[in-house]
Amino acid sequence: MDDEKIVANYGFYGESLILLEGAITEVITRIDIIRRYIKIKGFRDPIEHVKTRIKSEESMKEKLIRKGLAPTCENAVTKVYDAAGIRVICTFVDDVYRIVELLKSQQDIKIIEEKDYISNPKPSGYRSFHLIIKVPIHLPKGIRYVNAEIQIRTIAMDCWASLEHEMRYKKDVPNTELIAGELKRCADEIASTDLTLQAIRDMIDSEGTGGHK
Ligand code: 0O2
Repeated sequence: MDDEKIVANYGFYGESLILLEGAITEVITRIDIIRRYIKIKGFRDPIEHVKTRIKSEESMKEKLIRKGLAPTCENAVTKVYDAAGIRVICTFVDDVYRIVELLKSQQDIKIIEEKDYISNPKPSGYRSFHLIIKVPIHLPKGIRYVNAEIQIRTIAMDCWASLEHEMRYKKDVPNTELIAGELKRCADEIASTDLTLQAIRDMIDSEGTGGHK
């Protein structure tokens, strides 16, 4: 995160910013170790890249108010789960589920909720797998479990979600219904392409190389 964003977020989150940054660092480290382990075994890296963010003050306050909660730092850190967000972008659909299982198998991470928007897409067409977690952070006074949200999806799903997110927050866009319909159509085409790419990957893997090399 750049210095400007840290200063802006400090205003709202105060010292809790350390917890949120700690949660993000903790998850990134675990993902990094998973990737290194897979690669050192000679297998293909299932992850394209990882993005992180701390939810902006404006967006967090809007969410808390929408949920009928006072827009305070305390509520942001304890009552909702996405103040600290990690997005894992995978190459293929199977990679998404593989990463989900590897994260779930980490015994000290508490899984609060799993949302499989790949098997059950949102009406908008949004597809992604969300893991809502509590991750342990070691502080001088002991361990504190910090809320975080991990979104895991393919490159294609991520591309779609970024574009749709941008449109959603753009003001005065004409033909919103038409655009929403077209985006939904794109989402379905992307889902179908993702499945075809996965099938091609499986065919290549089964032709003698013995796996994901
Ligand atoms: P940002 O900027 O990514 O933080 P809520 O968070 O209350 O709206 P809920 O039920 O708590 O909803 O969580 P949900 O819907 O499972 O996941 C919320 C997050 O998932 C959103 O966070 C988006 O990142 C993503 N998401 C969910 N639905 C859509 C969608 O239709 N389109 C896109 N592009 N993203 C979606 P934020 O806070 O909206 O945004």
